[in-house]
Amino acid sequence: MPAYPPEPFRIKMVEPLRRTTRDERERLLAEAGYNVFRLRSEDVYIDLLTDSGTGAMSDSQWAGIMRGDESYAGARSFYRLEAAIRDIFGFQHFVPTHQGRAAEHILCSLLVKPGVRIPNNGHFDTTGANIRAAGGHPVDLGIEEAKDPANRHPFKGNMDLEKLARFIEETGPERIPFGMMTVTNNTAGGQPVSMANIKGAAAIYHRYGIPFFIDACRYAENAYFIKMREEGYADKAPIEIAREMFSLADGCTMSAKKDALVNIGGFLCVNDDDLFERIKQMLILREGFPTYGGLAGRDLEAIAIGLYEGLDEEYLAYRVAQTTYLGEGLLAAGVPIVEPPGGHAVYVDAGRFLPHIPRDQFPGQALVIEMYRVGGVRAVELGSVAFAYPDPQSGEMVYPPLELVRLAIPRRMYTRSHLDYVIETMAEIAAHRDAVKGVRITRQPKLLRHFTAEFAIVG
Ligand code: P71
Repeated sequence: MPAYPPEPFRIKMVEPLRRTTRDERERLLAEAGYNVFRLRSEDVYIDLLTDSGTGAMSDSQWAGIMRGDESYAGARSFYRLEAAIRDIFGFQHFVPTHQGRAAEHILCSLLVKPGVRIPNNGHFDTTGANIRAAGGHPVDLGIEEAKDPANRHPFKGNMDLEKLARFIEETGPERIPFGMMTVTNNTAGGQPVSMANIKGAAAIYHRYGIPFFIDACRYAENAYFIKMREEGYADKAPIEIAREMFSLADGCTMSAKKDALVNIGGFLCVNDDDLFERIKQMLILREGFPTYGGLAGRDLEAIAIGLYEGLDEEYLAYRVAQTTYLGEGLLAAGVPIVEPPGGHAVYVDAGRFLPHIPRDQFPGQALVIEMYRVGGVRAVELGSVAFAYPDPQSGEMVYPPLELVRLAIPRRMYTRSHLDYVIETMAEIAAHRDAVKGVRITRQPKLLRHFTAEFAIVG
């Protein structure tokens, strides 16, 4: 298995982990309606539910928390964040938001009208849901290679540019108020997008006069992949690559809970002056005054510092190597994954791992349950529970390309021995995988059902 560089930090504060017994976990699962979102975190041993807001902040960030300026208007911390965002992202305007989906909500509530369509290489579920909630239709136009889990395409998160051009021709640009690109492409397996592809998408959008927004959550990991894999970028620093990426777009939505290394926060950037005025009005209505946008001053301070730490090359090398280690370790243990391993997470191909479970019995959810039952490890289903939906016209279920389970690695939190434990847990499941049972849904809400749905074991 590949090793990875020692953590480029040492540990100054610790948080104890509690181990539970298998009997306890069996009871806790039943009480949670077999939905691991409903477990208490203290009952989870290794928590790979998400890399969002779960990472460890640095001593500099904690010092920044103490320096936070909590003034309602014009806080020093706002201007510090503004300087960082201008330096890295380069857009004309920005507003803080409490997290990424708030930025999406503001953008969608202003630009999405009933019947419009929003293309993306891969919408994340919150983005898709915000578009639908405003009456629009999210459309994913990722490359075909992404549908083959064994294909080691270096930029498997790319947009299919031919499909994009055809889509715009067929839909008509007047029905596309903006277009998107998500870096890295979380839905396709945390896979990166190449600079050439971002350039190509930007050129197509702009040819038709369509504003281009980047979903920037994991832009630093994407920049590092560009450095490692794309010709002409080996000698560039991640921050330079990031600047180039954003210079191609008209704005971005950002969940700072990922590559800005904070526990809460986000922002929305735009170049357009008029749109910015409308964003500010909506922000005041929904989030807060434009110099804090629903966050505390200390949060703005921590984001400003975290943005730079997240671009540090040694950190990124360790970060990506950690994911690679987990991914290759799972493969070696006989667990099929989306190859190559992504930036923030490893995606297990549950459909292939548990082929005896049909899609309408949710193999991904079955595996998530088994991981908790066997090892107290919490992961998230990103298959049909999260993404299948009834076609608005025919009412028939539209299934996502793959039944995936994501093991997301929180930033700067777990060590190699934690990852080894996860690999051992998965190897144990591999040894009895034929006995893992499917599930059915017993309760579900209309939107984003994976957060709160309840399940029962089938058979
Ligand atoms: C992730 C999350 C957070 C999450 C979402 C659903 C289930 C579990 C955890 C959030 C994203 C994202 C992308 C590409 C926008 C958001 C929303 N991801 N775009 O992956 O990945 O950001 O959570 O700050 O509102 O676990 P937000």
